[in-house]
Amino acid sequence: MPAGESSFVAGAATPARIPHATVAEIALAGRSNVGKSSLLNRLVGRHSLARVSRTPGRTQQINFFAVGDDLMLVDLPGYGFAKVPREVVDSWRRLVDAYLVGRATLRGVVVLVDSRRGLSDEDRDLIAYLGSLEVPCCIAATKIDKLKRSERVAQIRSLENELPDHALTVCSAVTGEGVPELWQRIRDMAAPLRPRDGRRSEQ
Ligand SMILES: Nc1nc2c(ncn2[C@@H]2O[C@H](COP(=O)(O)OP(=O)(O)O)[C@@H](O)[C@H]2O)c(=O)[nH]1
Ligand SMILES: [Mg+2]
Repeated sequence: MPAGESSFVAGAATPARIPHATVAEIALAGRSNVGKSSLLNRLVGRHSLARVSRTPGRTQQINFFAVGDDLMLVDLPGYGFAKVPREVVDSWRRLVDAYLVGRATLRGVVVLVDSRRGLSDEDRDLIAYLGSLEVPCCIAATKIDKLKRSERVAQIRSLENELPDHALTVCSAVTGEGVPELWQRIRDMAAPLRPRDGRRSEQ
């Protein structure tokens, strides 16, 4: 669970408006309508900190939310919305790229995937891109409450098969399932062991 109060810090629609880096950041990314704002609200225990929209594709800025005094959750604009014009997609890419490549305080990304839909090509591209940048990432399968037991097992298995090297957390912003587990992953990514700490000393 979050330690301390959460608050909206800033929204950046262009790279120049990205706020000065201060504390460890964990970004959330995924297709528009995947449930990112809902999960963010659930994570911080507030109903409407991040706006929940029924009209996908609206958030074209990066939103920064402070959690306590040592963590920032960063809401990246959703992708994969067919009706967004080409210029918007291009400016989204420039913005997100500027953030992902240049952010010294970025410790990891949670990639949200709709449990019913599974991975899209854009999700795969993003995960591969994060790998190439050496940004740690984990997967959150959202809206799990919408699946029947049998569908649930099949979808989880298929995500695990496709991404065997990524931690998967199954979540619902409606029931709260998986939220404590996702917090643990966020905390783990935000405070990584330095490479040496985890190893036995070599002689
Ligand atoms: N059943 C269910 N619906 C959800 C869940 N998360 C989000 N939704 C719904 O999915 C739609 C999109 O959610 P939103 O958080 O705005 O998605 P975003 O575009 O990724 O930020 C809204 O109608 C939400 O109420 C969930 O865990 N379960
Ligand atoms: Mg949203």
